Amino acid sequence: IVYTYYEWCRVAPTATTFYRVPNRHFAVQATSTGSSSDSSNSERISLVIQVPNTPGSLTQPLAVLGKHKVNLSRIESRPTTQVKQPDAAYDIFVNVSDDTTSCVVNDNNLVNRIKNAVEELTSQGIKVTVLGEGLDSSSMATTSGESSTLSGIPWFPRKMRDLDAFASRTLEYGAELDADHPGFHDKAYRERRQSITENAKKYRYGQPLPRVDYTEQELKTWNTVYTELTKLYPTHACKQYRYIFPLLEKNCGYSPHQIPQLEDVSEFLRECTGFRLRPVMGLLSPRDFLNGLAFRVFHSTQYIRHHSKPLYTPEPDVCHELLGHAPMLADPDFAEFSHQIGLASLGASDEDIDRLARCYWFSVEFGLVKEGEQVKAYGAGLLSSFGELQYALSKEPQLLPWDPFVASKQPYPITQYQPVYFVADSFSSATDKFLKFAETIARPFSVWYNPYCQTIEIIDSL
Ligand code: HBI
Ligand code: NLE
Ligand code: FE
Repeated sequence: IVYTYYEWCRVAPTATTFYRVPNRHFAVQATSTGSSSDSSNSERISLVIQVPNTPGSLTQPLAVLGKHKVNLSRIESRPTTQVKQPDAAYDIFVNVSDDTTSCVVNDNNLVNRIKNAVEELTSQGIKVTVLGEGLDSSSMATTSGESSTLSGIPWFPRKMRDLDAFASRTLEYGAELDADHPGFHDKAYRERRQSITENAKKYRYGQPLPRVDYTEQELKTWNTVYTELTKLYPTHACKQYRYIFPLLEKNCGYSPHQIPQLEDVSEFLRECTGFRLRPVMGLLSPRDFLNGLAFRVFHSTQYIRHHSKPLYTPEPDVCHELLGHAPMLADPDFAEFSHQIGLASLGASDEDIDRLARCYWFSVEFGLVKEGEQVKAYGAGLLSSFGELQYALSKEPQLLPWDPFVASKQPYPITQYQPVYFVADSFSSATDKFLKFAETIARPFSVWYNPYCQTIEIIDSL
C-alpha cells in the first residue's frame, strides 16, 4: 500500500512493524546559566547507557550518577540498533557537565567521579560506554597522585550543533601569531585579525555566516594572490577545478577586485554537494577539523595573510580557503572523498587520527590527479600557493601513486614545499582505496551520516 504522508501519520501508530522511530526520540538540554554561553567545553564527555524498555529502567543509572555527583547537561535517548546487546532497548546519551558550583563534591576530579559511577553501574550489570577526551591514564592524574584508568572512546560530535564546541578550541598557533610570522610585530594587522576572529568565536550553528568589510590593503593582497594564481590554473589545476571556477565567478562574486563572503560561497556549495562553510578562528586540532568533515562542514578562516608575503603563508587564510578548498568542495566525487575521511575520524584513536591527518594532507591539501597523460593539482595547499603550484608540477618532487596505506605513514614538512606528492587516478578510485584503508581503523562501531537530520547515527555494537 502506498500512503500519502498525511495518511501515513494516521496509520503509523498501528503499523508498528514498519514504523521507524525518529532518531532523536527524546532530548532535554539544560539551559546554560550565567554569562557564558560556552558550557560547550565541559560537554565533551558523554556516557552511553544501555537500558531495557521497562518502566523505571532509567532511574537506577540516574541515581548512581547523582550519588557520584556527575552533573548532566543533556540527556537524549535513541533506540538501540540491536546487534550485540539484543536486550537493550535504548541507548541513553548523556552529556556530562563540569559544573558543580551548586553542590558539594568530595572529589574535585570529574574523571574520578565518572570512573566511580561507571564502575558501580558496571557492577550492577548496566552497560556504559564513555565518550570523552584524553581518556588515557597520563592526562588524568588523580588528586592523590595515582593515575586514573577510565577507558572509553574519544568524544565526537553527533549532531551539527555539537560543532559549536570547537569554536573556542583553536590551537595556540592559530589564535595568536607565531613570533616569526610577518604579522607578529604589525600591531594594526594583529588588531584587525583579532576583530575578524572574534566573529568566528561567537558564531553558533544556524546563524548566518559573518560578513567582513575588507580594507583597501586586504583587497590589494587578495588581488595579487588572485591575479597570479589565475594565470596558472588553466595549465596546472585539475579539470573539476577549471570547470567550477567560472561558476564561482558568476555566482559568488569571485574576482580580483573583491573577496567573496563565506556566506555566499557556503550557499553555493550547499546547492552543489551539501558542503557548507563555518567560520573558525584559526587552526583546529586535526581531530576537530576532520570531525567537521563528517557533517560536510568545512571550517574556514576569514582573515587574510599579511600583505608583505602575499604568495606564501604556512597558515590557512581566506585565500587558501576560497581559492584552494572551496572550488573542489563543489565537486561531488571530491566532496564524497572528503566526507569519508571525516566519517573515519569519528571516535578514532589518537594514532588513527594521526594516520588520517596524513591521508588528508597528501590528498585534500597537496594531492595531484592524473588527467590522461598529464598530472594536475587538486590539493588546496597547491591551488592557493603560486610558488608551490609550479614546483609541484615541475620535475623536482617525487611522485607516488595515491595509496592511503603509504600516505598515512609519510612524514611531511609544514613550512616548506613538499618533497613527495601522491597522484590519484580519479576521486572515485581515490575514495575506494581510502575506504579499504578506513577498514583498518579499529572502532567498535560504525557510523552513518543522516543528511536529513544532520546527525551521526551510530550503527550497532557500542
Ligand atoms: N584547521 N582551521 C583549520 N584549517 C585546516 O585546513 C586544518 C585545520 N586543522 C588541521 C588540518 N587542517 C589538517 O592539516 C589535518 O591535520 C587534518
Ligand atoms: N601554503 C598555502 C598558501 O600559501 O596558500 C597555505 C597552506 C595551508 C595549509
Ligand atoms: Fe587547507
